Amino acid sequence: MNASRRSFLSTALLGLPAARIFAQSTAPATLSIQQGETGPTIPQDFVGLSYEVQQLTDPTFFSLANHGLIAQFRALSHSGVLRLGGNTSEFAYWKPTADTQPPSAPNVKTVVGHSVAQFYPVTPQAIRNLAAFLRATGWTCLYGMNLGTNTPARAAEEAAFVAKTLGNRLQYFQIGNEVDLFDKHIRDPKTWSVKEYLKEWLAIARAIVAVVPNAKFGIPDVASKIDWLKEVATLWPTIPNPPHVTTLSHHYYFGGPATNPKVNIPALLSDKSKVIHDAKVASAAAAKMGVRVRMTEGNTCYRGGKPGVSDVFASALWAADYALTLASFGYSGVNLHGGTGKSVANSVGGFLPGDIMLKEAGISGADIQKHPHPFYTPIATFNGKYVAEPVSYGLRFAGLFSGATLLPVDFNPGPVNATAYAAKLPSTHLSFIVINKDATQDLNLTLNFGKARSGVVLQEMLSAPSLEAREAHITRSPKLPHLKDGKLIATVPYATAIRFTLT
Ligand code: BDP
Repeated sequence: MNASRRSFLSTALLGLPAARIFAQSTAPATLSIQQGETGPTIPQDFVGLSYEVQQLTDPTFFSLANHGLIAQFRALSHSGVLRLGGNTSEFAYWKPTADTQPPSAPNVKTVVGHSVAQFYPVTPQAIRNLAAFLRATGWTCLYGMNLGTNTPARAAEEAAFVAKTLGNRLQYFQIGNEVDLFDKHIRDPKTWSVKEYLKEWLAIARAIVAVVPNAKFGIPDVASKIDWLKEVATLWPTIPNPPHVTTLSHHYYFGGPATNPKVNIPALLSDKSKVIHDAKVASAAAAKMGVRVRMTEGNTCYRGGKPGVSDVFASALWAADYALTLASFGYSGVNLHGGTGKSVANSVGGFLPGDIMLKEAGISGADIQKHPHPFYTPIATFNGKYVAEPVSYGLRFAGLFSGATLLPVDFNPGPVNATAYAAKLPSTHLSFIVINKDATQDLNLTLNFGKARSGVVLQEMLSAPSLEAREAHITRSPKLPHLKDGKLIATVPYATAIRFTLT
């Protein structure tokens, strides 16, 4: 008996629905638009990346001279959002002159998974180069500042320079990264709370507003305690003359660290429970406050990602589905975290658990270097060249809906693990994205564009040889025949995503 037959039998014994067992014989799936309803419009700058502030310690990284990185940013989006933050932002300091001293941080605990207490100087040159980099890419910036070891005076001086230098490339300031975890390493766990955070945040934000009167902010940038957003929204009306907050923000990692067996491809591609729970809470809190909501830092697996999960094609399908799920809750954008191996290692205690995992599996130095570092990074560096990783293709694919207005769908994939989204594009064309996350089953689909519609359908496909492949491609297929009665019959092969656009 082969393994799949054996698992079919054990599923049957568990009493799971027969549909799963006889998947191949199910009726074709159907996809159509719900009449009379419109969902959110996805902003043009929905797609984003997140980098450690540590990257600024090398002013040539985000600079006009870094052609390879500029090209990768532009390929991902012509109007994306670069978010700077991460654990290293709590140890970054403004260094306007050569003799500026780093802050002191007597109460910082060294905790696995957090930044070691090493300080990262940010110089005027790094900010000038960042401005040129942003102009060359067409991107804007969410600029993360230190809350953990900063002073209002130092923050104000930095913010004034950043605001003046980045100009309209600056969307807002974020002060503090993953403040819901400050009690673990940088604040007294007995007293740390949302109220305490807001008090500290206000001291810095007001100092910034005093020198940058039109400054905008995103808060609270939590790691995972989504209820902080609720509490911030409740407390907000009690703040007299509040600074101009435009965005509520949070992070999301599917799981972690690399050594956690629960971080695996089947789980990554099926379990969206926290994503949906967080999106509901976050979008409700943002609506209450009258601001936008954004997922400003996230990826598949925290502490630098997991080889074989974060750096393979499964992560592309995950990213596409994850980004479009958040879009359907009205999110203003998604920033996937990455950068250089060193910056992320610095942010999580000096090493990446994924490297230890590979060594323990008997994989040697040169073979370890075939993986991107960090493992989840959307843009990796190999021998000095920047390479777009599978996860970035997923985000780019979701970005095909930038500027589009989502339309709720009726979708019944039957036993296939697939999701679907529909949108009216800025060009007014009707478009569907279908993501077949199933490892084995094709999705035989009848797409209903609506009776009165005719035209040809353009197909763009996100694919790779398998979920485990270290590659991803976005290709355009030849146009499909005309619709019959507004309908099109198409197959979305397992482990692929297709966008169908009626032109
Ligand atoms: C977040 C941190 C970031 C880390 C990332 C990770 O903000 O600095 O690089 O997780 O653990 O908690 O990979």
